[in-house]
Amino acid sequence: LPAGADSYFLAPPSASPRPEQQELRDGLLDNPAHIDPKFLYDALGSSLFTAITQLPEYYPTRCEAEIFERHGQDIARRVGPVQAMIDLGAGDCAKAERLFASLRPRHYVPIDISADYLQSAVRRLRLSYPDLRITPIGLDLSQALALPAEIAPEQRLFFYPGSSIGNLDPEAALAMLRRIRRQCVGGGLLVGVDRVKPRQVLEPAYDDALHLTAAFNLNVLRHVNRVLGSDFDVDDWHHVALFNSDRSRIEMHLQARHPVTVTWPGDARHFAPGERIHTENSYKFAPQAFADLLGRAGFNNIEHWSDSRGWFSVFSARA
Ligand code: AVI
Repeated sequence: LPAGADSYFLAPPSASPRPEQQELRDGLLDNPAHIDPKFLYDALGSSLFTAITQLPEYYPTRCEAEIFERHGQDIARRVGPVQAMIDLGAGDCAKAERLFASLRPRHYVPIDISADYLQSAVRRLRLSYPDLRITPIGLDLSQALALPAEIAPEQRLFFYPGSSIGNLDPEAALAMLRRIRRQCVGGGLLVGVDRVKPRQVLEPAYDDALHLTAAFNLNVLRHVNRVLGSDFDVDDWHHVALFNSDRSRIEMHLQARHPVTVTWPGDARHFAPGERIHTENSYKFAPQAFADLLGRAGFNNIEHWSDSRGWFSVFSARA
């Protein structure tokens, strides 16, 4: 027994599953099976995603950086003085950092599901920006956003870059934008959005020659094994990425190479050869369609900037 403790509690073996175990179990038993894309981002998944952003095939990060570089001053004029920049899905914080010089926020609030990864990014930022107040929050963005109360809604600029909004289905994207707006009435939003373009450009961005995206996708199975106690073997699965033009989205799947049975405490699922687990959607927008979505969420004063090829757009809007 630890010193000072008078009893020692162990969870009984039949303890009911934690919510994320229940969510994974329900998704794996569904037809077709699916895993929420948030499970892509354990520590290794976050590092793999950062590596993906450096691939020649993965254009979104570079296009967005080009927009911030070419239009940073114009964006800053449009957005106005920024007290607090709230970065949704901050990752390595590199995208926000590109805007610090033009937006000059006083307070930076990076939010990411991968709390350990965020902490190391914040340690680095604190050295480079000693005068910037930084309040990191480790949070799954599908949960309620509890922001520091001292930042009034009108002082908040929500920053949602990288087309992460595209990883939500249309209803969830609208609900997310509405939630953001409620939190920043009188303030604003800066959001990056990937645009519809030919399949020949889209598909290699999600199925690259070095197979980093395949590793990123397959790694979700190891994360699921840790959370659920399942016995997925990465070698049984094959990465698939395709553009579904009817739904204007890239889909990522994991496809069984042969018959596979996966077990976890209390359950099992059999997969036939070729059967898939859907792991991610990445929606691509026409600019007008995204402006309409912002309007439906209650935003106004909508403006957007694009890269030189018109592959990606950054929107600003007032809440
Ligand atoms: C984070 N998100 C915007 C990326 C995307 O492009 O949808 C995630 C990703 N999936 C595969 N490659 C990158």
